[in-house]
Amino acid sequence: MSLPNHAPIPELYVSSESAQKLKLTAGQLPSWDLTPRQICDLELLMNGGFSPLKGFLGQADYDGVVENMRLADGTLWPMPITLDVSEAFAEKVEPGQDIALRDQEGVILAILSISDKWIPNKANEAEKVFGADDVAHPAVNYLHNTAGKVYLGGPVIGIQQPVHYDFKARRDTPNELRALFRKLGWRKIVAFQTRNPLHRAHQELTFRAAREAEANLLIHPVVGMTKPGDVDHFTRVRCYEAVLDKYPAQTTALSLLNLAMRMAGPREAMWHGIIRRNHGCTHMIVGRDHAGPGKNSQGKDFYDPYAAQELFRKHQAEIGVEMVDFKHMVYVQEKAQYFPANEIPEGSTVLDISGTELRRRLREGLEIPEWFSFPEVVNELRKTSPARSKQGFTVFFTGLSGSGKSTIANALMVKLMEMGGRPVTLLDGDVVRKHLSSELGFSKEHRDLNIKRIGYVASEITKNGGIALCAPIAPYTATRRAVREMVEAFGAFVEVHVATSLEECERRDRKGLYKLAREGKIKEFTGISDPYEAPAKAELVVDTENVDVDHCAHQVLLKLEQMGLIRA
Ligand code: PPS
Repeated sequence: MSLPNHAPIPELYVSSESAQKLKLTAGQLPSWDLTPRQICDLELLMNGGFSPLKGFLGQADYDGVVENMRLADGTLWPMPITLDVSEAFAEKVEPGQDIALRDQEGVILAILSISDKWIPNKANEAEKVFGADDVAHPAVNYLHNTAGKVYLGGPVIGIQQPVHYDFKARRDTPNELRALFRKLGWRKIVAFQTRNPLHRAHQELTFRAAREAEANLLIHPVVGMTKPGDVDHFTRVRCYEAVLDKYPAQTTALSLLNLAMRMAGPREAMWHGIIRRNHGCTHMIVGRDHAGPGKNSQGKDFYDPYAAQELFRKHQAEIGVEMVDFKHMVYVQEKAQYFPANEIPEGSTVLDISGTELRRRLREGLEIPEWFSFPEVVNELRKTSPARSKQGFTVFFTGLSGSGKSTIANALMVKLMEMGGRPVTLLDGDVVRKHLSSELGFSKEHRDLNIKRIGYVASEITKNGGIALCAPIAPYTATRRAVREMVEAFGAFVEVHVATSLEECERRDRKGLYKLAREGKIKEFTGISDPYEAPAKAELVVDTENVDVDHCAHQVLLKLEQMGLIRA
């Protein structure tokens, strides 16, 4: 393995003088408003974190990366870094043209000189890069349901870094970290990639890994985009700062990485390695199921738990950092200390708490022992994850028109208000269409917008500790999932499928709409001339045929109680 190279790495920024001038001319160019994921990618392109990439991949590089993890010139690069745009925007621009890339406030960050414009085969990208065209994989879901249809590629000229207002002092570019290592005289550096809070076992394993490699340690957590449902990065960074104090002085540094993870397991591990090399590290800890996305739609793991380590080992020389095995550490009660799982003294009592058990204890406000975590970390986690019965949540009713969603939601609202404790807001389909979405119709695009607006409001209510009851038709699975992800960042999302059959809804025809739809007088009517995709994994399915409303609302209450969201 080569010695650390702390020499500066090439960045894509122009000098500040040229940046000022470019900014003026860029104002006249067609401009693309970057998505949060694209902002993360652009930052690492511009600051050299993705070196040797010089911009968003063109088609030949993209094909090479997708098919065999190599750029067109043969360089190892496992992850497609592409600029996806809408068809409407793509129609307005052509290869040979420059466009301005802006952040979400409209600030120009870079100029892209378009070299390629193409429509990717997303199913193929999903199969080859993520291992399966299965939307249970968060990045495949993103690819099909969030990313634009067209890709633009070409070199990027960096004008300015994306602005961060949070934890400024903890963010370092690759060159800043290289300079820091140079200054500290650190020659070997083990990077620890993480998207989770650290507990005692992590502190032990990272320190042990660094000691065994006779190296210093860089805790390098991802604060860009991680897996939906992860602990938010504000909480995590406060936890990391607390854990940093537990390492012997001068051994360990903490720096935040604004990466948008893809959860691509083996390919992602290699990508993480290259990024760490660029940040001046010589080693990286790769664990069991590194950057794993969880279960596929058949309930099986997407990747073999050791596939990431195998692929990394195979390409280690080209990646340019050495892999350090992640040792699973467990607590041995008699010795009151941590041991690697394969070095436990015979006959001893081993204690361990799984991630699921930890989440349960936090959710239910139960004790988290000191041998497991540091009190400061537990305090931080408790602040952002109060017991579920104190958090906000969303109940999302979905079902055909006339299925009884609003009636049950109204009954539930009254029952929750009777119990008191948290404010309750009802976002009924008809009410929302009057106040929030009055300009929208019933095309797929408009329905999606309508549901995402409801999701946004519900997620804000949930974040602020209230209860949101939503009752739209919400006929499309992907859109319901997007809302779930928005809400679950702040609290529980309880999907209730009001599964009244089409025949029964039509028989009731309380608003006379089914008759009009059958006569063709209302177009795109759900169940008649527009699809309803029934939820496959709703938290609760209620049947309203031959059951009174009060009973249905009560079933929902029982579910909420079972989930720990309310106390009877
Ligand atoms: S969606 O698909 O979730 O955006 O629909 P939603 O906002 O819940 O609005 C559904 C109510 O609008 C009336 N309506 C229609 N429904 C379905 N398809 C078509 N084309 C349509 N046109 C009008 C209908 O009264 C729905 O109310 P509910 O309460 O569901 O019966």
